[in-house]
Amino acid sequence: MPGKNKKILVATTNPGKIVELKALLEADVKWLSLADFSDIAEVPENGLTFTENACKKAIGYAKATGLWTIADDSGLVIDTLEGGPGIESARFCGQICEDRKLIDHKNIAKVLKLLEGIPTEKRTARFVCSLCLASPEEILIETQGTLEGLITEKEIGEKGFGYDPIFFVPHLNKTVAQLTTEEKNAISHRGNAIRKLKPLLTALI
Ligand code: ITT
Repeated sequence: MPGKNKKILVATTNPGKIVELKALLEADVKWLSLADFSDIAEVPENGLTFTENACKKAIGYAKATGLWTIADDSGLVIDTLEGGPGIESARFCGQICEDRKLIDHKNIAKVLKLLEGIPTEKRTARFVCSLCLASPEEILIETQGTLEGLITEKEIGEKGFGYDPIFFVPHLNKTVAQLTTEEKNAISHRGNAIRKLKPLLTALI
């Protein structure tokens, strides 16, 4: 059984996710990221659901490092695109490169093009986040969180990452890219998934 000061690996390459996860988890552990392991093989995200992918990543990196590992798989689910881009959210534009801002912009452009002419009431969508904590032997915790909203017709706001500038939250009358980190964490899919995971993690460590 782990004691205090346990090391936990946050298995993501997305800096936006790392900031949000560390800010919200606040557990008495030492956090490591994939940047702390130079030659670790990438675990493929070839599952069919967010949960399957989060669990594959968590158990894969836990086995590779010997550490308890938290992985996130998340994305944007748009009703009029029959759930797309879904698990393809990170590479919806068909490209992948180091420049995340550029890819985010291309992904957003593709969504806006596909939704051209679709009226506001049919632009319903949700962000979904699945989290998984695994040891090298087994899956320990799985949680999921969502955030409901509408896809805008253009980019609004500069904060956050990914699809935040086109995701409008009606009760706040703002896109997620107009929210501070604290405001986003309070309502977001990742925030909601982390809030479910936190007491379960605390009970384990
Ligand atoms: P890792 O696999 O290394 O964690 P990734 O960015 O490739 O990083 P995913 O496969 O989970 O992660 O893809 C999630 C994509 O969904 C992400 O790149 C964004 O485009 C989008 N996304 C997820 N959470 C988001 C958020 O909070 N705000 C905006 N877009 C988000």
